[in-house]
Amino acid sequence: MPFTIESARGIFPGTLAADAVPATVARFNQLSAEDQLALIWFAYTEMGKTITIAAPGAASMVLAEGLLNQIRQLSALEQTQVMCDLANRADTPMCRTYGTFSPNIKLGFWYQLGQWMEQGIVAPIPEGYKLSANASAVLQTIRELDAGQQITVLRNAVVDMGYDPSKLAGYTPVAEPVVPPKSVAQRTQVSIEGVDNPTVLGYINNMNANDFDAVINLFTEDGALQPPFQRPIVGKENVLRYLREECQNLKLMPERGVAEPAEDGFTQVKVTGKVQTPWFGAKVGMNIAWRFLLDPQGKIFFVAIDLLASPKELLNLIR
Ligand code: 45D
Repeated sequence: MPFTIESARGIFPGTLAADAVPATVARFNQLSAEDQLALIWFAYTEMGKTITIAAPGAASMVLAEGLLNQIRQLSALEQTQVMCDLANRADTPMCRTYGTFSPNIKLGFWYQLGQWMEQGIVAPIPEGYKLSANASAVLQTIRELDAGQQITVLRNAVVDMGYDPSKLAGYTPVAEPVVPPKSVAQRTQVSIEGVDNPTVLGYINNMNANDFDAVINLFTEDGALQPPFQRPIVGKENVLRYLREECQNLKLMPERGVAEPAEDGFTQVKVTGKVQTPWFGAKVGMNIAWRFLLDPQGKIFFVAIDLLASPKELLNLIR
């Protein structure tokens, strides 16, 4: 039977993803808005003692500026209300605006609010705020995750906030400008122990160069990319939009892998290694697996990116 996207998702079934991440986010989403905001504040300040976030680039902050300045001008009580509305995904004009932001713009928005909360420009979490028992338990779970999983929980919590834009009739997504790809002289070439497949190497090297046009050329017309804990994004056009909006300036550092023939002349390749996000740079290395399914022409029919359950999984290359 020929591969479908659905069956491709099942290659290398022994791969152990960090299921604690979606489980924790689901528990987080059950909490009251006040608890959510206080919990993130505590998690963020605790993490901030060991790993600091890089300030977002000016070009992306400009896009959140309108909403930020509106909030800055409100009374403390109104500011708290806006933040609760965001956590509640309420249908308000501000929550609609936030909903149109790409994940990086949402993160930059909260980064700025966090700074303003510290400086007393925006209403802080009330001093002595006591988390509910459930919220304390979620915070404790977050403390016990590894750093890569912690930042993924934070990111997903932020991305889920605001009004769900899929409920809007139509809207213009607000995303960072696309940076030009790195010049040939600045490019790096990875090597992967056990894998010399040119498509896989080309994928990694072009991602690291922000050369998304070259990356997308490696895909089949109906090819798909499945980000961690998400449904596959299907079709070249959709994948390219995703790459431009969410994948700039990542650092992919594959270490080892395995390639083997699959049915119908396809090839399956699993690679493990580390990925850094520009938000944390070398301070957080996420443990990642790429599971590629290449068609007989060597094009990417499917690739899944998994956040791994533990560093031990970096060595798990069995089928
Ligand atoms: O509510 O090959 C306050 C793909 C309190 C592409 C706050 C990939 C109140 C293909 C503190 C103010 C992308 C899939 C909030 C590879 C409050 C591919 C603020 C993988 C919210 C490899 C909180 C890429 C703040 C990966 C400011 C895995 C929180 C990328 C900030 C992963 C949190 C990137 C930040 C991750 C989190 C980035 C900045 C997980 C960033 C996380």
